[in-house]
Amino acid sequence: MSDLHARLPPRQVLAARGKWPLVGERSPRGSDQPWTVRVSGVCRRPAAFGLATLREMGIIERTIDIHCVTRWSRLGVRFSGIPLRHLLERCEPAADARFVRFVARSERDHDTSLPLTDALALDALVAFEHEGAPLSVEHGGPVRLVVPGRYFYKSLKWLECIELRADDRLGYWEGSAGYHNHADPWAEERYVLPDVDRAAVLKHVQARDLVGADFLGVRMDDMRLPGLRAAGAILRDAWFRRATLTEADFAGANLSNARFEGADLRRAVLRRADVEGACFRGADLRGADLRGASLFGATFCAEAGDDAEPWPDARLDDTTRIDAASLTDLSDAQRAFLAPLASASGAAGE
Ligand SMILES: Nc1nc2c(c(=O)[nH]1)N[C@H]1C(S)=C(S)[C@@H](COP(=O)(O)O)O[C@H]1N2
Ligand SMILES: [Mo]
Repeated sequence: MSDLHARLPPRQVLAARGKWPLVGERSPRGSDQPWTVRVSGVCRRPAAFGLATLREMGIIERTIDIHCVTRWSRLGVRFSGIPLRHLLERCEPAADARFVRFVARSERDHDTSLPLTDALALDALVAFEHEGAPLSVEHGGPVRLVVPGRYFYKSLKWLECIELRADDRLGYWEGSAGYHNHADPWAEERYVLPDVDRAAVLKHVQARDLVGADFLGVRMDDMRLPGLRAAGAILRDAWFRRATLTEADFAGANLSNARFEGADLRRAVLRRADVEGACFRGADLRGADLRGASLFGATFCAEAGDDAEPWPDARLDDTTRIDAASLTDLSDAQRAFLAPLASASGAAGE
């Protein structure tokens, strides 16, 4: 166990055994064309490779730890595929190739990028198999990238194009959601420094109305916001530590990675909210409604090895409403903490 915890980067929690959460796009773009992986850009031999040709470059198996930015981790996952290095060597990157961009065969041409030196040093894998079986389509099959040592958003699903570039180009999550471009989980590089319009935030806060807001990383520690209206608001990485949020309405809001340590959330509505990676330690959740909320990576009590954080366990009782079904998304420690409660409210029915 202690060995496992030494392998968990800061503020990550182990996904429940056997659970592999689905994140982002669910399927590739439909196409009749056979799958090829194309390498283009600043290289001497641009080329397109069919899947069989790729496999002939030599399949290897590697055991990799996965760390999602929404705080769940899976340790020791077996993938097989070919080293990205071998594929790139075939194409002879030019001297000015400093970045490598990956593009998916997906509806939004999902993309991400890495410095070329990182892609090589981290030993990124072009993977076909997971735990000995072909990758399922929703997890990126037939071929995805797996980048050890970076948050999992650098591991592109449905890899179709690899572009060698002299300059970088921010990927989909990095450009549109503020995800950190370097993405080192050991340095907790989850988001870039929040770039929020303080005047706009202040206006919303004074009116206690965040409906329609889309703010990354707002800091609302210690604020008094009883009855806050925030249904549907996008508040990823918001900090509400010790804030007063009694009867706040966060129905359907995106609160992924939000920090509610010590917050007063009595009778707050978090129905169908995305609270993946959110921390509720020390929060008062009596009378709060979390039914239908997405809870991957969320924490309510300490995880083993978490001693650095001084917060007590969240306060919940039989007036806290939470679906028994969503508990399966939690780590073992969190599930054990919440289970007695969920069965009680489950019995009370919808
Ligand atoms: N094409 C594509 N690749 C993607 C994403 C996406 O939305 N589209 N999401 C990324 C994110 S944020 C994560 S955490 C992982 C999730 O992979 P999984 O669904 O297999 O767990 O894929 C990454 N690669
Ligand atoms: Mo992610």
